[in-house]
Amino acid sequence: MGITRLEGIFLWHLVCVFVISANAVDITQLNIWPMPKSVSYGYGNLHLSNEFELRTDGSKFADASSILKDAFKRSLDLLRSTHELEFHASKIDPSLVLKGIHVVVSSPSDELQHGTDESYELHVPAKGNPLYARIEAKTVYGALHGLEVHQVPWTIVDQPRFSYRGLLIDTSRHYLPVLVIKKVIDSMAYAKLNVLHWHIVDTQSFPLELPSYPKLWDGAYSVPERYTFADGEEIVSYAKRRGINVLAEIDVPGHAESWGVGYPALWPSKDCKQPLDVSNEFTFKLIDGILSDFNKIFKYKFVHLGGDEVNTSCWETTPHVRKWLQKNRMNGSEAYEYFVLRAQKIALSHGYDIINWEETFNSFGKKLNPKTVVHNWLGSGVAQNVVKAGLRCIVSNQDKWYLDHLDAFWQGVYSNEPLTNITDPKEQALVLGGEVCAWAEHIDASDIEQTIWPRAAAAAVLESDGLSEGTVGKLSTPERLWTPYDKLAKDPEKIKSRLSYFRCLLNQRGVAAAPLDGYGREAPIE
Ligand code: CP6
Repeated sequence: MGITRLEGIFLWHLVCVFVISANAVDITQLNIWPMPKSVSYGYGNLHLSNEFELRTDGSKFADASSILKDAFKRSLDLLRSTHELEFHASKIDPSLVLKGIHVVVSSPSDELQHGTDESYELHVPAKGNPLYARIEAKTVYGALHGLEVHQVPWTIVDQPRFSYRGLLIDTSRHYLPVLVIKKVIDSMAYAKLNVLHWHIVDTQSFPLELPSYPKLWDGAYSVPERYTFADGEEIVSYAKRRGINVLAEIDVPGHAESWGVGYPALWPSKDCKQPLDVSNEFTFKLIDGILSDFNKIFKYKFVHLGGDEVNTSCWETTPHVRKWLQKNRMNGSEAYEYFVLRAQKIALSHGYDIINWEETFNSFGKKLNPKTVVHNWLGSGVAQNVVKAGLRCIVSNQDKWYLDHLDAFWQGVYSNEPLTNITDPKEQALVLGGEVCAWAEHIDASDIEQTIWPRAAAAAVLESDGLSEGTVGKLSTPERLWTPYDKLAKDPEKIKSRLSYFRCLLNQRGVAAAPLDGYGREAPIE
């Protein structure tokens, strides 16, 4: 059942701080999504002052403080646009009127990187006139998460379960306008996702301008369907100001045909346009140039080098490549390994850590650079083998977390557990997190939002709170409500009601999130 859209909006209008009796504690009525690691609340109902304000004393921290001030403006605009501030407090006990939130950030740095502290605490004092809540965070990015909390209980102590909480978008199969990408970034921040995996180029098109090789974007679908170098910088900066890193991908050598539109020498032959020509030094020179340009745009410490779905048969049937293979005593799969490892070395020389799709691990895992993060996508649960081998991994199970599969039900998204069969804490620590994927062969700007939402949120919750058995029991914060968490994880109706609520919130904020029984529905429409 869940709540309907109208009910959801109604709740949001009327109840900022919820009423739950302390002796009938039911955390499942708390509509915060994702559920914080620890939350405490009691009997009472707070109202928002019509002079509600967000304050910081961070003026000494120039950049971090400007990020915070922008975030204040966004939060207040959202509160205003949802009429949250139409309360008139005259008849209400002023000690129950929340005058604002005071945000305190302890680090002056606005550096955003993998592993940046994202923790925050939110406290509402028992009394105060005027009454101010307080958000405390080590970094401005933790404070941003605090500002996303859409109901205000007494105390939240929160930090993500995983440091990598990703969403893949694919701008090669269908171009996405910059404004649409920005909207996706806005919506990611609502669900506390923190990595935009930008699958920029593939077989079909090469939409990004790269100054070192100015003909690469000749492989775009059309002139307007391109991103300038400045667009790239703008997207990275827009994401950063919302606490989101951008992971850029070039998928070599197997998903790269469009590179050869501008530079046909990259194609082994007219009948063999990918994998890229392994026998040609120019191929690697060009990868070096791309990564040197990437360095100027993409500041995240990882770059994604792809490496999936490589079929080397046309290398072996192209005369000059076959000659090269024979000279170097390689067969096709050895040449694939040579290509991937050489691309890895180039990325390392530019200071990047590497992410590769799991086929690279499955084919020659022992030879991968130890800094490699293996990106799982085949359904076989390779993560447990990756961490046993001492490498890090990211999980994107194609059966559960592929959003363009309309039969990927939200229940399945929700139940995909990144630590399946990984019990050793040292191995668990090698799982950086997970990523939902919106591959774009069959979607574009017209339906990307409803394809992503609300199912991505079903992954976001699992990735950022401690719902899985095993982690729950190890946390020992006194406020922590163990049993209800357990119930929460096991009662689909209650999860559904909370997810419906979050989906309503997305709709209110202008995100076209689908109904829970829409995309990824339980049963096909007859
Ligand atoms: N494109 C690229 C894709 C896919 C992959 N890589 C893909 C393959 C199978 C499914 C979904 C997506 N479209 N470059 C695999 C990582 Cl089911």
